[in-house]
Amino acid sequence: MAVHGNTLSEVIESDVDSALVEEVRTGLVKMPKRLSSRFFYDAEGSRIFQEIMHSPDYYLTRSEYEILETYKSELLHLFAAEQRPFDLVELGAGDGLKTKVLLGFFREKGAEFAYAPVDISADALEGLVSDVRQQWPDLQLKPQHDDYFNSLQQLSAESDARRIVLFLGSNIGNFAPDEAIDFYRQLNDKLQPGDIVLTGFDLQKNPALIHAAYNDRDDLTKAFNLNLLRRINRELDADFDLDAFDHYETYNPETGEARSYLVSQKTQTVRIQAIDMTVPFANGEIIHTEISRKFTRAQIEQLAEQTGFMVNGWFTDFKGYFADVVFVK
Ligand code: AVJ
Repeated sequence: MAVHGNTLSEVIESDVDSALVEEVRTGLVKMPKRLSSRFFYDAEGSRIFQEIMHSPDYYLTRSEYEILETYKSELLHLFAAEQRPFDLVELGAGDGLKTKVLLGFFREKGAEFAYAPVDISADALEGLVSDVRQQWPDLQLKPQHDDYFNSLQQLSAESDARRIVLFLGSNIGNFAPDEAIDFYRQLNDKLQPGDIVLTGFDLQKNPALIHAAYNDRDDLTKAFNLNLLRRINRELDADFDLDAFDHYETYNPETGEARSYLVSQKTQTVRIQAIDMTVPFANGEIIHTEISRKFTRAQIEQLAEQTGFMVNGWFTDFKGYFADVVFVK
């Protein structure tokens, strides 16, 4: 459990290896083969994702940064409306680049709040925590190294401060539609009336722009995707030949889903020593690794309605690419 005052090493203990084993065991015998994007974020993967966020093709981060910068004052007004301290719980905080805009502004305005970043990447969380400690030494910090679902347990456990849950960056896009509904229902369950969820949704737009964001000019997305195989090589003593796999990404404007694949460039057999597994690949066979879903306004409103929330704020960038949406329980 992540309690204020714990050292970071106490907070970050690793149980993800067994999850990776399970994923590889079950995912690579499926048809088609599958590995979840939640395993992208080892130290190297988190570093590559930071580069992606600075890519001229990956518009999402810039759009959301603009939204938070433009509407930070409106957001504080909404969060602090009940005149009581709040817990800012951030799911999938990553390097917190965008959130720091809010933290800085909220501090400046003397708001009373604690910051509870949650991330699946120990390395990203460690970087974020030491950054925030340095910038705002007396900000109360409750970091948690965990996945989204496990971190929900924590929500009902602690203080009676108002909860503001941040789920930024289009992280929600990684959920399949039914998983998203399930997740927001579970979230609703843990919250009190008046608590808030602020979600960053990437909106449906010209498919060419979305396609370009996941097929960037510097092949960062390719490196990000392939890094999953590098991780399996290292952690599970496997022999994936990274040059024998390619990155392929589709965007289907009918479903709003961008999908990432790794493609075997030849007939080959991969050995995963640590779990005594041998995996055959046909030439052209794929491993499906990620869904990045894009939303319409109607879908977002429906999600709120189906999961017990009211839409209480809708903020977009000036191009209308991205929306940060306030749900209130
Ligand atoms: C961090 C999940 C929001 O889906 O856009 C970036 C990850 N994948 N490029 C996304 C990602 C490929 C990103 N999220």
